[in-house]
Amino acid sequence: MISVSGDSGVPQQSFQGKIPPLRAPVDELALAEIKGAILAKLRLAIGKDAAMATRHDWYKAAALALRDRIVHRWLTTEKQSYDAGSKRVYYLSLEFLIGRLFTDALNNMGLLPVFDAALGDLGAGLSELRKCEPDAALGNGGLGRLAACFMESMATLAIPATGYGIRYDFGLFRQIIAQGWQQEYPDEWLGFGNPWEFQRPEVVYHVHFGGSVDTSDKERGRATWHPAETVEAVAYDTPIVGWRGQHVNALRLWSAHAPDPLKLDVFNTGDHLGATAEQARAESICKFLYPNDESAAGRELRLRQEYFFVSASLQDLIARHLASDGQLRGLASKAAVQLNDTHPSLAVAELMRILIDLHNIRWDDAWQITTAVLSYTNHTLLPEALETWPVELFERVLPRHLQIIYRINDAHLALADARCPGDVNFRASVSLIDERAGRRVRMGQLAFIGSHRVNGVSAMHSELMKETVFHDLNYLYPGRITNKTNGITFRRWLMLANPKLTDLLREACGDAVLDDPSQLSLAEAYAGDAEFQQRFRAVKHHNKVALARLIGERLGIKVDAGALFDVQIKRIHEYKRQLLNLLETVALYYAIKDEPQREWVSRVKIFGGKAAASYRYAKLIIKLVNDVAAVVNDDPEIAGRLKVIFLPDYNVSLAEVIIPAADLSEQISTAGMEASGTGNMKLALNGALTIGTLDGANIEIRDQVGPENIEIFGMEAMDVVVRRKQGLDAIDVIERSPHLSRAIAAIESGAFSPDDAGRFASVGHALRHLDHYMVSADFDSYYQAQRNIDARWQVVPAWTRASILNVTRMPWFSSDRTIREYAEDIWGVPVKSAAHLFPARQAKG
Ligand code: 26Q
Repeated sequence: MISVSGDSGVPQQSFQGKIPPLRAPVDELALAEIKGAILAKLRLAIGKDAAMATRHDWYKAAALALRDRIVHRWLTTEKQSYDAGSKRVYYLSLEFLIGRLFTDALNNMGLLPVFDAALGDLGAGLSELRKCEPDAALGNGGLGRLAACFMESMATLAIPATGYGIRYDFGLFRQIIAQGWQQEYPDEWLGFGNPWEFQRPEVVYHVHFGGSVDTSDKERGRATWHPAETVEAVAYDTPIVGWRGQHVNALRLWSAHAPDPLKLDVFNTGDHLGATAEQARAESICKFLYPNDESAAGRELRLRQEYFFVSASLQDLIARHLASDGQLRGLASKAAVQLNDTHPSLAVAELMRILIDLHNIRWDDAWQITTAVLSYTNHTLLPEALETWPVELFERVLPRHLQIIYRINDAHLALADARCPGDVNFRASVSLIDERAGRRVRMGQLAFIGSHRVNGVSAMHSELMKETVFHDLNYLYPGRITNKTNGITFRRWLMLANPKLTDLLREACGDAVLDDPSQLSLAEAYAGDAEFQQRFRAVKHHNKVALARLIGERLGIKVDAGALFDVQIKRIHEYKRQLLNLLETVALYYAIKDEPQREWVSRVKIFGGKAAASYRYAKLIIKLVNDVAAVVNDDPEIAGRLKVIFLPDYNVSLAEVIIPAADLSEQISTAGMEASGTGNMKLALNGALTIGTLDGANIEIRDQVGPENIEIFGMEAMDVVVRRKQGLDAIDVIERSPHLSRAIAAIESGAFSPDDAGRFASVGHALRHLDHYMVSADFDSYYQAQRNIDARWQVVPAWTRASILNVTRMPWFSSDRTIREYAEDIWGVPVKSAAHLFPARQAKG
């Protein structure tokens, strides 16, 4: 056994003899009250008695009983911030990837033990009930999940905030794997109702489309818009509880309806379909979440979705402001609006329109207010993902907004000309209109110009923004770009997902760790302690057994919980390089077959993720994973030492099972392409070592955990730029790499697709000749890094120590830290110190 003495400067202590943290016993009175409340809901809100109730009825009754308790806090918080005239944050996002709310809300309210006991007594176990709740999957991936973590952290930090989005009838599609191929099915998340939301039929706004514009007041820039179509936006509110239940904010989602849902005169002529046609057209706006296929397809319905939710949200926040303040000039002192990517960037033009056309404010004043209120977060530099709209489409749907954008552009280009006189390239690059291939409105530029702050989501990403996409705008508006590295909420991703690890950490760090993640560092003292290590491994093993059981149930594949669980869970995309992982898997497979007698480290390769329905290559990669799995998993020569698992329908709830069980976290994007990543943080927080490139937040993870506790490989962002300039052919690197040559040859020969030998020909071709994502170029470095991982895994105390240090060095990645930075540097809203989380202690002084 090698020495594992501390190198962190933290004195190593023995963990033995620690007393487990005290859990308050469940109070009998409270227990009786909760049981009564659940039974009352079952009878009065569901209309059943205990004998008739299904599991789902019990879940709903419990959720409603909990909701009552949240609502009391909600109304109190609302009144407090209203009375105080506090500045409010409005988080505009087309995506909120929430997952389940039941145990999250219970935990934050401090009611988990009492509900657990109450439901147990009533014969309806909480752990089974919670599975009745469908995931709210109103998001594609990272961006949507970030919005959900931010909502929880804003409530935790007692920041008055409202999240605005769309109440999609169908969230992200359900993924089914049939013969190895992805199929998409509708996500009917509202099928059994939604106990968390409050419909607000009285909160309705009119949102207009199309028509013509009358520009009578040229001097003031005012105009009258005569729209051709009107849609109603109806509010639905979901309460979001912060940790310790002290503060509750609302997530307000809009649903679309026709003002005149049934045209009776048309109906009476016998045209029954025509009578509801308008309603169908209006409702299509909130019918489904657009999948992220990273290509701004220029779909009219998407533009209508964006404008619909932006307009309703701005009307709502202005109505709220006017109700308390009476005039709009001070809006920026009472409201901060954060744009989650360019999807809500029509807010720039819409806020200008409302101020100028509806409230008679002068152009210059309106512009000052708009830029002071808005700020914009960028989440991608991929050129194909930057949103633009054809001018012709834009003008047809939003004629008044196009005029406003033209006028914004006039002033902006005048500034550009003054700064770089005669430089036509500069002018063209910063313009709001892209004139290169048909005229298009650039939403990134619009959001940038209309905001006082523009941020990236990791240190590297924010720097690259300045060097690439926003280089010229950064020159024109220096100091506007800032960094806000992403974070995750530890309540969901540690406390709820991994209760056993949480208990161990409470034992090591004290209960204060629940309120203040920086306390995690106290556990560093035990990182080398044999007793603590043993306990830590037991927790991981427990979580791995749970995941192994799930894999057995869902796929009928047996995996050994003693093997190294190697996890890559994220959207399927070429830049995320699931193919690189798979090529290494294939190479390893042949290496084992070549030397079956060697002592190989047993590995379970776990993949999860969805491909956009239209992304054919990504779907082919899923098929390849499944084809490789079918061969590898049944090969007697391998004898179970390598398993390949593709877990279908990856979502938040599945992540909550996989992440606590992971040993190795695959964060292997082509350097320069992953803006941040947040799964990387969740996995490290749960003790997985990262194998990754120097990309996105991986760099900051390395800085926090120390280079010896992470496995970095591959080209850096600059190397990628240089190599791409030299060409995308990879024949040479493949020839020099026996492992890669063999893997590609096998895939191309049909070794994994005997039914269709040519199935993966395009994969082989891309690897040889179109290596844009540097899969071939990075292969050897990655293969070696994986062998380093094998070697580390075999030295159990050293592995465990590195794993523990990954947990204890994660505090900085709490979304509470991220939100605090937004509040201080961008929103200008005060944040209470963590002390508000300890009301009892505060009272004692
Ligand atoms: C755009 C136009 C039309 C239809 C869909 C879209 C669309 C939708 C979603 C484009 C992009 C997205 C989502 C992007 C996303 O999730 N980006 C991720 O954001 C995370 C949070 O900041 C980062 O951690 C990830 O690195 C980044 O990829």
